[in-house]
Amino acid sequence: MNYNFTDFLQKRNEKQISEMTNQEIYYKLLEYVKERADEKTANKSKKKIYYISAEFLIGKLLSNNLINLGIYKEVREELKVAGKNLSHIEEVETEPSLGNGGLGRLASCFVDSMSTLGINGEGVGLNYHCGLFKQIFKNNEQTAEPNYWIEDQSWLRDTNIGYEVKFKNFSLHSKLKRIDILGYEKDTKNYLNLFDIESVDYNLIENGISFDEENIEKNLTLFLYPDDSTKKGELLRIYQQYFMVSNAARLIIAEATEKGSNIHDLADYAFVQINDTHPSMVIPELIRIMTEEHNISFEEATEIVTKMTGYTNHTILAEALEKWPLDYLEEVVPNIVEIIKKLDKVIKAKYSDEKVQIIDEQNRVHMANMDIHFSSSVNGVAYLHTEILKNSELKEFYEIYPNKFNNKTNGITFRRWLESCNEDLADYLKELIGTGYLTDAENLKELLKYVDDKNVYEKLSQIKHGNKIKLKKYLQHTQGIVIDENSIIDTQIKRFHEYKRQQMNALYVIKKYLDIKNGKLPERKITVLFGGKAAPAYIIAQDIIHLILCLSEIINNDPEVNKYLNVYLVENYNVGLAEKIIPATDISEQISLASKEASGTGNMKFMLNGALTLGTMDGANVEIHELVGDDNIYIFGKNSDDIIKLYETSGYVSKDYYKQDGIKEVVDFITSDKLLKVGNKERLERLQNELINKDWFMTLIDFEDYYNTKEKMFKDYENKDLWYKKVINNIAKAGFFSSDRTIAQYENEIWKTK
Ligand code: GFP
Ligand code: PLP
Repeated sequence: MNYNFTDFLQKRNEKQISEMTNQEIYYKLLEYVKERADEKTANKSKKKIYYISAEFLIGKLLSNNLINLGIYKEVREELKVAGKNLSHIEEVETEPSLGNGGLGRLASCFVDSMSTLGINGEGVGLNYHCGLFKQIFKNNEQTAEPNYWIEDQSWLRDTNIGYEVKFKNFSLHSKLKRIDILGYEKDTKNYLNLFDIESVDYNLIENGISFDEENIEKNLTLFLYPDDSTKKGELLRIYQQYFMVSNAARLIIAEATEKGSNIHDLADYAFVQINDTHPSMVIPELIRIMTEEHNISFEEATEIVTKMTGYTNHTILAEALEKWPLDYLEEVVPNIVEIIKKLDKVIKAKYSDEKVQIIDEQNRVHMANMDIHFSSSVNGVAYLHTEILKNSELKEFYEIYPNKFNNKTNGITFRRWLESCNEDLADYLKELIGTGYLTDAENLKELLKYVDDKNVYEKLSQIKHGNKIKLKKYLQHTQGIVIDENSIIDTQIKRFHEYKRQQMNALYVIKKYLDIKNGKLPERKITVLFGGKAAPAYIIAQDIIHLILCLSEIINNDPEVNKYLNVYLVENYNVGLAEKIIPATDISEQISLASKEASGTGNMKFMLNGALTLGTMDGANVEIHELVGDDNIYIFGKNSDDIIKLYETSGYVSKDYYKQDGIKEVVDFITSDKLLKVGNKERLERLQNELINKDWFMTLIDFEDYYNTKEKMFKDYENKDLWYKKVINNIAKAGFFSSDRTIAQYENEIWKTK
C-alpha cells in the first residue's frame, strides 16, 4: 500500500513535520521505513545462502532504504515543503562501525545485491556494541574511543530467536537481532542477522577502548576485533568467532529443518559463504552438531559440510590468514578441537606436504587450509589475486583441487555508491542514457556516445565542482577543515597499512612541499586528502598517521606553501565520509605494492564517480586498466611478477634506493628540525629507520615513477577536454564493477539457489 510520510504521521496523530526537530523527524522516518519494510515478503527458495562474516560495514541506512523503497525524492519533497532538509536529518543517524574497511563494506554491498536480485540470501554476523573504535586526533596522533552506535530506537529488530552456545568453562545464551535488507524496488527483503549476548556491560570499558578482557560473559560483543597482539586478545577473538558460527550453524539447521530437511540433505537447503577465515569454525561446528545430535557419521557429515560451504580469500598477507594455537582452541572450545583433529588426520593420511596440513608442526591450526580442504569452492576477489592464489600462494592446494578454485571480482552497490552519494551525477546520467543502468549496470556503456561531446565535459565538471563545494561545507562544519573547491582533489582513503603505501603518498607531499619552497610551483592548487584508521596494535601505521598529521600542520600553516598545497587527514574515516569525499575527488590513489592488494573496492567507487585512477598494476586496478585502456588510467610502478620475484630472491634493498638523488632528501625530511618541532621524535625516527633499513612493502622502489606519473596527471588535468574524455570513459566502463554482477556470478557458479 502506498502511503506517504505525511499520511503515516497523520494516521498516528503525530505532530506536523514543520513542528518537529530533525531528531524527531529521523526517529519517525525510522518507524515509517520499518513499517513500509514490513509489507515486504521474504525471498523464498529451497536453498538459502548464509553469508557469514565477522564484519558488515553497513553505514547509515536511512537514505539507502528510502532509495531502495523508491521514495527518496518523495520524502525529501515532503520535508522540503515543511521547511526541512533531508540531508540534515541524515546527520542525526549514528553510523555503526561493524567493520574495518573493504572486507566489511563488501559484505554490506553483497547483502544489498542479494536482496536486489531476489536471492534468498542473508548475512550472519555479530552485533558489536561499540564496533571498531572512533578515531580522534590529539597532538598529531591517533587516539581511540568507543563508538556507541546503538540507540533505543535503531534499525535493529528484536527477535525471539536465541541459542545456547557452550564454551569450555561456561555457556552463553544468544539473542538474534535483525536488520531489514531491502532490495532496490523489490517486493521482497532479506535480513542481516546479528547475534548478540544477552547483556553487555559497558562498565568493563576502562580507558579509551581498553577493557576487561576476561569477563567474556559480559563483553563478548563489546568491540569488533579488540587488540589481538596479546594472548587475551586472541582468546577473545576465538570466543567471538565461535559464538558467531555456533549461532549461525543453529540458525541454518533450524531453518532447514523447518522447511523439511532431514539433515542428511542439508546441502539442498543451505549454502554457507565463509568471508575470510574468521567464520571458518563453522565447518567443524556443523560437523560436530550433525555427528553429536543427528546421528550422522563423521564421514557423511564431512561430505555434507564440504558440499555446502565455500571460502572466499581476501588477502595473501600471512598476518590475516589465521593460525590459532591448538591449545588456545582447547582453552575455549575443546568440543570442536576434537573435530579439527579428526579433519587433520584425514588430510595427513592423504598428503605429506607440510604446506597443506591443517595442524602444523608447531600445533597451530591453519584455518584457511581447513576451509580449502573442506569446502567446495575457493575464490579470490579479483582476477590477479585469484591467479596469485593459484600460481603461488596456494599453489599446492590448486594442484590438488584445480576445480575448486574460481574468481569473483568484487563489486559495489550502485544504489549507495552512485544514486545516494552522488545524486547530481546520477540525475545527469539518467538525462543522458535513461534509467536502464539502474537494473543493468552494463548500460552505462551507452555514455560512450558522448565521449567527444564538450557540453557533457562541461556539465560533468560542474557536477564535480558542486560536489567539492558540498564536501567543503561538510568538512568545515564537522571537522573545521576548509578545502579549496578550485583545487584538484587528490584522495587516498582506506585503512592504514604499509602495503597500501600511504607512506609513499606522504613522501610525495614532502617532495611537493620542498619543490614549492624551491620555487617550483604547481599550476593549480593541490588538496591531498587522506582518511583511514590504523589498527591499535600496528605501530608503524600509527607512525605514518603521525607523519601525515605533522605534515598537514606545517604545510597548511605556511603562507608560502598553502596557496599551492593543502594536506588533510580527515578524522574517523567511515562510510559516511567516503560517500562525501568520493564524489568530490579528481585523483583516486590506488598505490598498493603490486601483488598485495587483493582487489580494492574504493578504486571502483572512485571510477564510477568520475575520478581518474593513479595506480599500480594490483588488485582490481588491473581490470580497470583492461576495461578503460592505457589512455584512461595512470599506471606506474613495478608489476606483480617482478615484486613476487624480488621477495623470492630477497632482491630489494631499500638503502640502495634511499641513496638516490631526490629520494634521500625526501626521506631525510622526516626527521628534519621542522618536523621534529611539531612531531614525536620516537615515532618519526622509527618510521624513517623503517623506510631506510627495511621497507618491507617497497615504498622506495616505485617512488620516482609515482612522482612523475602524478605530475603528468596534474598537467593533463589542466586540459579539460582531455581530462573529461577520460572521466567519461571511466564512468561508462564502471558497470562491470556493480556488485549485482558479482553476486549473479556467485549465484550462477557457486550457490545455485534458483
Ligand atoms: C580486503 C582486501 C581488499 C579487498 C577487500 C574485499 O579489505 O583488497 O578489496 O578485502 O574483498 F584487502 P581491506 O583489508 O583492504 O579493507
Ligand atoms: N572503508 C570504507 C568506508 C569504504 O567505503 C571502502 C571501500 O570503498 C574501504 C574502506 C576500502 O577501501 P579500499 O578498497 O580502497 O581499501
